[in-house]
Amino acid sequence: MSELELQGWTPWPEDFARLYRELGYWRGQTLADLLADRARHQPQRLALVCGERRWTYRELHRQSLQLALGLHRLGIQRQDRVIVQLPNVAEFFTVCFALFRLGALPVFALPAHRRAEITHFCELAQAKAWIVADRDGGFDFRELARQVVNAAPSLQQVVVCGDAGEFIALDSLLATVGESDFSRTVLSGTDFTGTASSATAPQEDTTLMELSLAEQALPSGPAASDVAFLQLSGGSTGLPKLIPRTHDDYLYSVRASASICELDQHSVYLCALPAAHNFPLSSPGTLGTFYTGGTVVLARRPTPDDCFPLIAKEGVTVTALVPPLAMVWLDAASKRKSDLHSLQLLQVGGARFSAEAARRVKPVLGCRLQQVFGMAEGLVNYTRLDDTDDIIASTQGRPISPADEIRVVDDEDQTVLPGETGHLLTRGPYTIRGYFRADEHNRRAFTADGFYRTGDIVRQLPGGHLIVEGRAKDQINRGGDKVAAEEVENHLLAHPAVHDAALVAMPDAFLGEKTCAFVVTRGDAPRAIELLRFLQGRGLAGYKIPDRIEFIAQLPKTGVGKVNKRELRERIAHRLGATAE
Ligand code: AMP
Ligand code: DBH
Repeated sequence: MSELELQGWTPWPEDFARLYRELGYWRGQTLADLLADRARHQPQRLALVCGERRWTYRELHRQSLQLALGLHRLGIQRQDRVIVQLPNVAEFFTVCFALFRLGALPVFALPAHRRAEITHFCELAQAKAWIVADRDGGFDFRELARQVVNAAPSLQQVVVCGDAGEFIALDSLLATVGESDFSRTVLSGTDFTGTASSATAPQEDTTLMELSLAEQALPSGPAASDVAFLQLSGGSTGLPKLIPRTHDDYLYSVRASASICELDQHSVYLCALPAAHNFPLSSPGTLGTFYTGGTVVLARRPTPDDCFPLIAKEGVTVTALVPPLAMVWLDAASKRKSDLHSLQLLQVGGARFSAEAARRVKPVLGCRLQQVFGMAEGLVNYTRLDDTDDIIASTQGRPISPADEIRVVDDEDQTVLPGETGHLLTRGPYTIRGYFRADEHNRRAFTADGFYRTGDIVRQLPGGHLIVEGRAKDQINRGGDKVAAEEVENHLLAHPAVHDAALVAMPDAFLGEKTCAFVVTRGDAPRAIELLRFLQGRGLAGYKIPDRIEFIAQLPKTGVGKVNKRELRERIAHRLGATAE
């Protein structure tokens, strides 16, 4: 095995890989090629809008190459892991494409992640660098960085987008090529050149020469069969897992998704959800938009206040939301006059969207709805644009690919009768065969023949559409944010006065589910607020902090002695129902 080969991931078996190539799913293209192709074929088209800043495809490509060079000079090499934790800013994309070009692997952290998550990702991925914003949403990430560098020995560099303080400024890495050949002004300008006619010929020559010099100065890139990045799993175990996705497999899902959603170069995609999340990244999301040569518009917040004006101003045609946000948008649009006429398609996914809400989308927002049921591990289902209104409102879609294998099984892994409810297992050309460096967990999360156990309970209609009926995994889906119960329980158990703890879902009108922690204490019982502060102090992301704490004398057990979470869920649902009445 060569030194540059990544250890700790499970490739597809050779016969499957051969088949996926023969069928044309895996085409030997990398995610860096995607942008380079667009820059070649439609250099002057608008690729990206972030506030007042705009990038053509060529400009985006040029800055990504400059950054690749800067990161290379900083010592980032092929297969190195780099935590990328950025809000919805243009730099997210220049950073990702730069890393893709180098063959270094972004590890996609979310802006909500804090010390506990980041140090865990650093350790698990042995990350060499962390690229982070200075501040976001009132939080200072440089403060966090000061804590993390001490706790993560692998971390050699912290690169900050914005005011870097004692760390490395991202802007300083926009490397110049050929030293004195080009002036710094030309190289660092981010001005939008607009249409072909407004770009003067000498500038064009300079840019082309610069691109080729940058290419020459860079080492060779990755193979398409290499792992391109590590995506996050919502998880159901004590520690979050990382998902290795290859250029080949991811690009297939992006291409096929763009085709299903009928994206083209006139599409304008509003990225309202966190850009690093798998849904807005690939289903078809920002990458699907870049692939078809459309325009990506970044929203800093997913609220109607931020997004509605952007939709009107930029002529947004498609966007993706989680169900609670879709509800907020529906309410806002029905209450105030908003110009949303350009919007053609609203995708909703990440958690179950109710059929009633689904039926309001067309009359209220004036666009079509697409339900999306996906997972960062792979499989993505879409309702199709030409499905009946009934199918679109009442199902979570059908798989992208004819090669997606779907099995619905009972508790003994036996296939249930068609149309019956069971556990969803899946295998296919863009579904992973194992988590990154998680051998023991992989034995449980995958069948011996490589099917991923999604943990979702589904029913399949004769036309292939899936209806998500429930969940078998020990996870709470907080309006699209996934919380692994065991992870939070372990943090609670670290408190000296906590004897036992169980985290369960409780119903919530807005988020669908919220988290309730049942806690058994010993000695001097702490107050709920103290426990919440304790969890915050352990550096846990905000969405994982329990929404409610219930003290209990002991946790109810099942016949085999496991914690009876069903009873706890019923207990809290009953209590909430009683107070709501
Ligand atoms: P993750 O594995 O963290 O990427 O989260 C994926 C999980 O989110 C799926 O396995 C489902 O449990 C849930 N999910 C995603 N989309 C939907 C949807 N449209 N309806 C219901 N659950 C969903
Ligand atoms: O919830 C998800 O992880 C998800 C939802 C919709 C996803 O990964 C996707 C589409 O690609």
